[in-house]
Amino acid sequence: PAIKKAITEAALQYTKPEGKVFEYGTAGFRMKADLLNTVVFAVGLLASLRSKKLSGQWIGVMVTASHNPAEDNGVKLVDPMAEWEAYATRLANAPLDKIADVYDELIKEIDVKMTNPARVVFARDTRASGSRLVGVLNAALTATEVEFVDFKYMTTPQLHYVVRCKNTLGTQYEYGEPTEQGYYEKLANSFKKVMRGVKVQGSLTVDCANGVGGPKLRELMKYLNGIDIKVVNDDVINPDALNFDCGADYVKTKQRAPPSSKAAVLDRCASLDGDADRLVYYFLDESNVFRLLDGDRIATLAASFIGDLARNAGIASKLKIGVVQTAYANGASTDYVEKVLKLPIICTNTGVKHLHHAALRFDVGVYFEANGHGTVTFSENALKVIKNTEPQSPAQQHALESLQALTDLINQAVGDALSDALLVEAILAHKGWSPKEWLGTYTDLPSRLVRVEVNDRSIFKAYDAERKLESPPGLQGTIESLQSRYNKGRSFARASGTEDAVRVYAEAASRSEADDLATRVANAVS
Ligand code: NG1
Ligand code: ZN
Repeated sequence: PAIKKAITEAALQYTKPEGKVFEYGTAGFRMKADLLNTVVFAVGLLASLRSKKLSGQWIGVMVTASHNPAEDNGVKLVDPMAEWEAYATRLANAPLDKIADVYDELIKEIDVKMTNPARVVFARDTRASGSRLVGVLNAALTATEVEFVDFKYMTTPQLHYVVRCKNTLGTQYEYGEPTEQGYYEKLANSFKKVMRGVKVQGSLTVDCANGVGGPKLRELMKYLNGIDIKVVNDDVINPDALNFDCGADYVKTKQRAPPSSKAAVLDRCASLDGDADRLVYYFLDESNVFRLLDGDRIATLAASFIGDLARNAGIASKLKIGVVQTAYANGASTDYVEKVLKLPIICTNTGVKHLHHAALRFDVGVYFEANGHGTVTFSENALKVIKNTEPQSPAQQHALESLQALTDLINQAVGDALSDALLVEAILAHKGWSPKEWLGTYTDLPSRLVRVEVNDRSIFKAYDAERKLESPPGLQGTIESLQSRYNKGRSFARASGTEDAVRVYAEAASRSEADDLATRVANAVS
């Protein structure tokens, strides 16, 4: 009752935007920042319930809108489950004078033991609205008597790291020191080990989207040796600069370097997004043509390297290595994984949580969305085999040690642009490759992604990992007959989970065919 009163009192400080229905989507709640107060309050309440339900496990709350424009913001729980997304939606839509009642209902429904402790950690990206929203979160956590730690500015993957560390502390799965410094030390130490005997050629220029990745990368660099990183687009002072004409989403969707780029031919460049969980690489080839190395490329590079190491370590037969993609993966990358790397592939629905989940079915699960969000997971079996195998030769020992170091270098909690960049740099150094050799592994099919505004996107119901539509009736047949007219044609349409639109993807043997197919399918959709 005291808590109920405190919740109501705290909640009534805020105003719920009228007529707005909130929904916890693929990326949590995300919208114009001035609409978010009551939503963040609701997420604070939910985080406290979730922690109690898990007997006081640490729950992470991240305030960010990732690659969205500067005036947006968002809030997401670190690893929520499907039913909890529905609870979040319910709390966020509750009238403020009733929110304590909904909280009470949930306690009964979820069967939460209220005498359990509740522990929450939170952080935010560099958006101007972040400090206000963190204040709201603070109010919700204070009202519900939660023990909490404010990690101030962090990348989304850093917060995931801290949560994992805190929850494994003192267990056999201890993940690391639950501090920002611990994160840097873990990455830097493992990078050093992976790099034993090899050298990074040239420098890497990292476009930080003018977001939180900038200062954090600069901090990480203080711990790193043997790598020359040039940081660009790291202006976190001008609030409008965030994700503007730069960043991973800009580069991937526009298929061009940020206009500010001064890169020379064959220079390695990379871009992060606003909360540093996405990474894409690119370079200018000898003809000054922009070449993108996206998430599919990072996945194939990592899978091929880990496969080689496993063979060299003599443990290939003991590790089931696999790749997880979505329908947006370029068909040429899928072909390359199956025919050249000879590895199994799982295709899942869009959204990292689906990919992550599928990756756990392998001993080594390499998952990336084409847009650059991804990582590698290692099963308990994999960790054991890598740790306990007796090397029969110096070469085997070296491979085993490299694999061991990789399990520390890779942020297994979530896709992490900083960790992924070090992974790519290490692999290129081992292979002695410039971006040109990396690009040369296969040739991307020309592709086109189109956003189509429709009256009601909810009628677009997909199946088969979103590669086909069961509704509206007849549309799937139309798409199939269109794509069959093009050499290597492949196209699909699905409702976006983050925007009010339908996305149409098409690829084909030539640029003009891919564009043509995309246009025709888009017309069929609208
Ligand atoms: P939607 O809007 O559901 O297509 C987009 C991205 C996803 C994922 C989420 C979350 C594409 C085609 N879709 O999802 O990959 O990153 O946002 O941020 O890139
Ligand atoms: Zn992001």
